[in-house]
Amino acid sequence: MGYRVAVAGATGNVGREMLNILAEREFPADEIVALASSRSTGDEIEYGETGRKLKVKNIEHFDPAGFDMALFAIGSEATEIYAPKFAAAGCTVIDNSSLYRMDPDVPLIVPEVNAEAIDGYRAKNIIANPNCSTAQMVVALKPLHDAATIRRVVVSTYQSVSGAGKSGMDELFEQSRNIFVGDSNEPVKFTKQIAFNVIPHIDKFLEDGSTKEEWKMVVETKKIMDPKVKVNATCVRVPVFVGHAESINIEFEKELSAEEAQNILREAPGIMLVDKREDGGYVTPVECVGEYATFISRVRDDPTIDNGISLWCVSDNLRKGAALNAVQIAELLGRRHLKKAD
Ligand code: 11C
Repeated sequence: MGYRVAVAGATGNVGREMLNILAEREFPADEIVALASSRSTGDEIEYGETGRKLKVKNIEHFDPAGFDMALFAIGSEATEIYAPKFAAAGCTVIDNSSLYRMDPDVPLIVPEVNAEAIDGYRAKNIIANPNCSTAQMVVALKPLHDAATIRRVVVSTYQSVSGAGKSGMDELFEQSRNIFVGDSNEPVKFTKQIAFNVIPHIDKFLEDGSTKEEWKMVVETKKIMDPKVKVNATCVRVPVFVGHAESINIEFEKELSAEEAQNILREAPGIMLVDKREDGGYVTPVECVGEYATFISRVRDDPTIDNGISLWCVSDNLRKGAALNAVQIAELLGRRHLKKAD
């Protein structure tokens, strides 16, 4: 016997990937329901490559009673309305928005890093999925932290426009086209031209001059991995459609060479080490699209500090950064708590 599963926000970038990944991984579901706002009600969407089509239902009128879990990709405002309703009906919410991530009664889970923390989900019947740039970073950091205890991380991100949703992807496409045909460009979704440019600004500005995206990387890393780890982040939007990249500099308490780090990362869960130290011997965002792994390249000693290394980290932000991690949480929830599919 399998689970009854709802995917809310099923027509968006992340919702579609949730359906693709549930299908790809043959998630043990007896029933899958695709939910969205009234705008998409009645549309048909694919359940991955299974050939099955799902008719989109209006989340407003959906009764979650009897459903085991719901994967939410509907943004914080709608989540605030629907997550408590689903959770109260006994349907565990796995939420991709930032709304509950820092709630002490809601576990924030990356299964390769803190699977055991999921046991706290019963307080609110909600589990939070981290921000995409945090998820791939903690997958890379955790095995190194276990080996040599990370003291400080300095990270600069190169984040693709799909992190800003379909409208972000459309803006990059339109602006690139306009430049080629000589038309003018007015930024709408982003604050400056994104085509052939980079923008050091993601999410809103905070009082200290950092942005909320940067703040998320700091506080989410602490909650998922270790509150003692210090993180300094600079988050940058780049003209790439899918795939976030990160340049990460790490300072450890104990000695750890680049070679030792490579050996650890080669064996670590969720990681693919591609680090040939030659032309093309590293992974770039276009190569990680559609993949599950977090790719690590360019691991090298940092000669400017004691016990420091630098590395390059790339992952599909719609997959490990969102939909894949949510499905992994659903699998973990099933294995540890629901037991139904055994
Ligand atoms: C971006 N990381 O690339 C953001 C998207 O808190 O879940 C995800 C925002 C979030 O724009």
